[in-house]
Amino acid sequence: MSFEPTRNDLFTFGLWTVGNPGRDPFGHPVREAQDPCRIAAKLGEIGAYGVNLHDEDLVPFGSSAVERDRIVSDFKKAMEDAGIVCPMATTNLFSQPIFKDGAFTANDPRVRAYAIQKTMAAMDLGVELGAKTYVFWGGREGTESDACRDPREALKRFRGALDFLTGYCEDQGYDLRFALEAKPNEPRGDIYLSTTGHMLHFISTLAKPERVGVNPEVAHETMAGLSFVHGVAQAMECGKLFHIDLNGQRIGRYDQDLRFGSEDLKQAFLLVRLLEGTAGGARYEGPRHFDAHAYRTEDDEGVWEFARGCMRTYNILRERAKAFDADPDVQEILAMNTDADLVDFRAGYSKDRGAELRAMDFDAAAIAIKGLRYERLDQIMTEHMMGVR
Ligand code: GCO
Ligand code: MN
Ligand code: MN
Repeated sequence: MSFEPTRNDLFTFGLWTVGNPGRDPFGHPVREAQDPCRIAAKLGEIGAYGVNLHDEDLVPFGSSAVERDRIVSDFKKAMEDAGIVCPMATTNLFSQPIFKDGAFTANDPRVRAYAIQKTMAAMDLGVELGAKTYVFWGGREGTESDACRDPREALKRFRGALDFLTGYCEDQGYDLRFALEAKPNEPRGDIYLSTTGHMLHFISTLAKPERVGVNPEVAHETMAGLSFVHGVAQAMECGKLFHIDLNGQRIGRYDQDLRFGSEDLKQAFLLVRLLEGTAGGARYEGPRHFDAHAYRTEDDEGVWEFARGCMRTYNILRERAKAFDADPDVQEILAMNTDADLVDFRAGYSKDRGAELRAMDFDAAAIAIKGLRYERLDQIMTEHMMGVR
């Protein structure tokens, strides 16, 4: 079986991921900055489908309009030559000093206005490059000292910015969907709207909720000690999984952004199983974006090794998930534990259904005595993951 990636796998990387020079809070870069056009060529070579970017990853902050246009046209040509596309774009609202107190939620109204203006320009750039998804990651939208603002005011400002920007999209006729990315902390002490669940509710309070979904990230949900698979499943179930950031992370650490599948292989397996729908549910059809970067120990060769590893692990897990779900022993255990409702609860309450339920007789002890064989199920899953079944 070949696990070589093809364009159909929809694997994408950010300019900031494979282009990460290995800078960290304690140390200087260990790799040269790469030209975006070279990154596009390399991604095409290794079988990726696309490249994503922040405005500043491509057009350096402070570039003139002429420089911008030249950079954009060179990059478009590079993508075309490489046979890749740019499905997602986003705004850098965290690197410049002006964003030290946040962007859309900052206390200074000039900062808020500047952040929205910068996002409008970055959306124009994304659309020019062909992006269909626009990500919002509010890295600086948070606090160290919550005495500085009422968090309710921060939410109102965030909502105002998003409503303004969906309005801008509509006015421009942009075919662009927004994907909100949650993170509990880092770089701020606490970031507003810290999990995918928080985001899902927030979306329901927006002026144009139909245009807005989520971009959950493995590392971010794991940092919060939560089940990533449950968060993604909730987003899928309500039609809001617009994008996904795949990587590896251990609980209780800073945002590690490790190679996909390099930590918690079991969650990675269950995630791929969910996204690919091998257990029978609907499949996720969007790009599989790796928001990860190579270890600081790596040189250029190590970076591309890392990128190949993300895609190869995903494809192996997809095959493993298919084999697991096709396994008759698995199907038998799932079948013996899965029956239709005794009363049609999903049809809602009716007097008849209420009476039907009230009339039922349950032998709680007899029901509870049955063993469910989940130990066996999990062992079979482990063996599929280890490649011995
Ligand atoms: C992080 C985030 C970012 C965002 C990116 C796109 O923790 O640094 O995951 O990588 O995904 O800024 O919005
Ligand atoms: Mn991250
Ligand atoms: Mn991310």
